[in-house]
Amino acid sequence: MTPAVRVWLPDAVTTTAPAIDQLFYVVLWLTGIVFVLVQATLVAFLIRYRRRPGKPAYYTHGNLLIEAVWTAIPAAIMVWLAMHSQRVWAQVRGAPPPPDLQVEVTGEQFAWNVRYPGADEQFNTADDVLTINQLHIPLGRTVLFHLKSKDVIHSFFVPQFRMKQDAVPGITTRMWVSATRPGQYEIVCAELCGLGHYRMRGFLTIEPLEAFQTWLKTAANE
Ligand SMILES: [Cu+2]
Repeated sequence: MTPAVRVWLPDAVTTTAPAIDQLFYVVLWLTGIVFVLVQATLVAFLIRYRRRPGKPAYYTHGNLLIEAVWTAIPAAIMVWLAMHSQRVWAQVRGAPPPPDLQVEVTGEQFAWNVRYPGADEQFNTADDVLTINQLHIPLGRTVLFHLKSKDVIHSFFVPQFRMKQDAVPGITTRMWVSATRPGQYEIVCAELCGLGHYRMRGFLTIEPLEAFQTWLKTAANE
């Protein structure tokens, strides 16, 4: 079980989540190192150039070489980051691989409606399986979500997926995951959608394929 208060990142449970975390850590280290260097320089300059009796203030024009260097290095880092994050974006949100399962998730004030296509693999047919706030997916399979909204803008957020996607009325948004770790997680609505926004909460279960199929059969009979 996860502790009540986590101080660091939640578990990463999909094939693409580690790439997002890696990007996060790269940015954190880069900005962290620069932050420490800048603050240390500031303190050093405060001490070195403090007011001293008999030392008059003087004007400096700066140094073109140093300025060129401290502009060029961040520019190069930015370009590299943009290219690297573009690669991760293409992997996470580009064309999805052929799905093993498709699920329709529809936001509504204030619940997540989940629709499985059933044995015929077609939505909106008699054998569809409907649940409310209960989303189960099989471990290690590619799952393609069709995200929709009945009323206002909601946002489908599973921190462990490292994915947060708006569900917009009139638009079907597709996103895919392949889960790497079984467990139970929460689905949060991350877009203020009305008075009941705080209780718009779903439950995600990632389980082995057989357990998933058993659950789906039970859900179909309810
Ligand atoms: Cu909502």
